[in-house]
Amino acid sequence: MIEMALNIKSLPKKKYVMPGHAACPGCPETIGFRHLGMALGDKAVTVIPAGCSAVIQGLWPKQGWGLPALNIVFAAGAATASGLARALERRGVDAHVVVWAGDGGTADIGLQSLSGAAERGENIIYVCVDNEAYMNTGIQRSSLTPHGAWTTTTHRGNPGTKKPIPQIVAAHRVPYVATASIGYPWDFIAKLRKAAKIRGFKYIHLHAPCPVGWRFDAGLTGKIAKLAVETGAWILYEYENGKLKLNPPSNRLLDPSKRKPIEEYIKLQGRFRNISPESLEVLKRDIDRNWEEIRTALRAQGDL
Ligand SMILES: Cc1ncc(C[n+]2csc(CCOP(=O)(O)OP(=O)(O)O)c2C)c(N)n1
Ligand code: SF4
Repeated sequence: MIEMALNIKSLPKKKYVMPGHAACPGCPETIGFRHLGMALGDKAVTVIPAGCSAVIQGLWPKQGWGLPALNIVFAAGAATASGLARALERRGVDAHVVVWAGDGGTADIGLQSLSGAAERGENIIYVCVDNEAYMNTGIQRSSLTPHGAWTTTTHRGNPGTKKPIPQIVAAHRVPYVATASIGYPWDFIAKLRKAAKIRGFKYIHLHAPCPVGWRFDAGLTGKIAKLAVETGAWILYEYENGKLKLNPPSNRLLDPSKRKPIEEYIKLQGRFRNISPESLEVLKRDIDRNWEEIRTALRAQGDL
């Protein structure tokens, strides 16, 4: 199991998220930041496009991030990281360049530079911190907002469904693509460390429930992140050189009867308070389709 490969003693003692930062209580992005620091330590150099993380990391006088960071325009995360990684390598600096971008900065406005860097095989790690909306500017819908969710631009519930970004990146035939969740720190840390050992373009899609935008109590961030996985709404997996593998606990959830009912996940979130029965069915169908695609891929590679 991926969790077993890590020892708590292997984590740095240094704290990479400082007290006094500008994030809301229960913020998933600061939790993810902590895990990034634990995984890569001082070798990480971050590139952070506009979004909540840029504010948490860099809003003077409340700087809260203990690693080098380059704040960059929305559309240029992966392009900037590409240049930075090449420059550091040319100078002989042993570093891991990590893009840390929101779902809006990744799936919408940053997609072009992400695709370009993936296609060129740039030696960077790209992390999409997916809180399923444009949170920093007031909870607007992104192409990673799930079906039926309220946002300030979808008052009657989002009519679309989540864009399959990990699969889109995997279609670039990059060496490593993985999903992760802030509710499963060992899995995320192990995936970051694995990505750091691979040369070329690596992509990790981090599910990050946001109490402000999803309308839940700030003390429930971890619980909701875990429920997303336990209900099958979020699936933990990795593609290594194109080969798909489900990670625990998702590897035990291929059978739908093993999953908790999706209602357990959505009933804790105000953004789904007014979801109609029809929209709930669409949401469930979308989740079923994700699992069906996983099953098809596993079958095609002879693993099912
Ligand atoms: C080109 C451009 N358009 C719009 C903005 C305004 N803006 C700043 S942060 C942000 C939201 C970012 O959302 P996301 O990438 O999902 O990250 P989050 O804030 O949710 O972490 C927007 C729209 C901008 N900075 N640049
Ligand atoms: S809006 Fe959400 S993601 Fe942004 S700082 Fe607040 S809790 Fe974190």
